[in-house]
Amino acid sequence: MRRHPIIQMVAIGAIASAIGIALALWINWFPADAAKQDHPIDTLYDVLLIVSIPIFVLVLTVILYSVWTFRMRPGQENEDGPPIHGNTRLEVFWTAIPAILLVSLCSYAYAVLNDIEKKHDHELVVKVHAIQFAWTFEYPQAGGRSVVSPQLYLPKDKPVRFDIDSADVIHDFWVPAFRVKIDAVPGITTRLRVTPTKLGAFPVVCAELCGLGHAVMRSTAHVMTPAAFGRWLAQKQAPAAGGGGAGGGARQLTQQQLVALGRATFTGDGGCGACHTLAEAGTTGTTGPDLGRVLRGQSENAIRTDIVDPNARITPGYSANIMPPTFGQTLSAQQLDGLVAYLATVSK
Ligand code: HEC
Ligand SMILES: [Cu+2]
Repeated sequence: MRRHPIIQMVAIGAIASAIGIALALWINWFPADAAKQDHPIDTLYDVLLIVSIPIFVLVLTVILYSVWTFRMRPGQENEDGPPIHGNTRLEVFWTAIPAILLVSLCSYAYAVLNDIEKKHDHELVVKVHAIQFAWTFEYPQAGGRSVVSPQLYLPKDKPVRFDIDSADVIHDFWVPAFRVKIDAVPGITTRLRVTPTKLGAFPVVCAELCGLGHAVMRSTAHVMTPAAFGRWLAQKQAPAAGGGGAGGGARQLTQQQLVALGRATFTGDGGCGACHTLAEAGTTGTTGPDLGRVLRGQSENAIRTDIVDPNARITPGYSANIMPPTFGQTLSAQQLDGLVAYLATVSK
């Protein structure tokens, strides 16, 4: 049994490593593959797994084998092993191998980082503003104006540079389908580069515990065709719905259309349902009050103030600074009118 311990250990280790690597590569670790950055990152991850598993198995095999084979037997209570001291060959070996491994893997990881963060000409710049507990995406336009949105819209195959900042605490901007993420730090602007390659809607999350509403600090990244993105931008640039809404601007909506727009904003763009229960809208959030209950009998004006200036009046039993104070800027005037009209109908 103890004739060829090294051969036995190598055999056990090789089999266990093969099983471990097969299992690790079979598991689907990643969400949708939606950006140019994804492939090099996923490959790096696979390579790290393939290298780490045999090392993990080697250490465990040696430990388990030694614990079992060299266990104390009756009568050996006071025995000690042979007094071995120093083995230069072994020490050079176990210093050199890990050093070579680490330097190679670090160089590879550095090359991948360099590649995915490469600057491109004609990048689309999107400013990402984090605040407890909402994301605001700002698209700078000619003439110092900009378009803002609570949801992220991106054209497919166009390199994007995100400039990220925070108004309060540390947040972390992450679109798992794009793999990369970075902290949003008050006082500085951090940068992230992504080239979306797949049409669709992908979750945007906050990856840094930032307070009570952290879990609902979510949005959606919509990757669209460049033409659809151009239309979206043009529509956002059009003057907001004021009185008449001339020409290509927003039309005057009927009361019924306004209520429908409000309901859609509540469950969609505004993300209100993540925090608020409202039976009529079918939402079940519990971070904020059940609006079907607390809004009963309130005037449209009071509801509007609640939405654009949430800290002006705090619902009893709830805390200030949880509902984002940004809806006055990120939602269009028409969406706000819609929300007020909609909430006024359900509060009757
Ligand atoms: C991050 C969680 C969160 C989100 C998102 C959120 N709210 Fe709130 N909301 C709260 C909390 C918490 C309160 C209670 C504290 C306060 O009054 O500010 C509240 C209060 C309110 C109130 C006042 C209720 C009362 O007592 O009269 C209204 C109205 C309201 N929210 C509407 C909305 C609408 C509309 C949206 C979407 C545009 C929205 N909320 C999005 C958390 C949220
Ligand atoms: Cu956050």
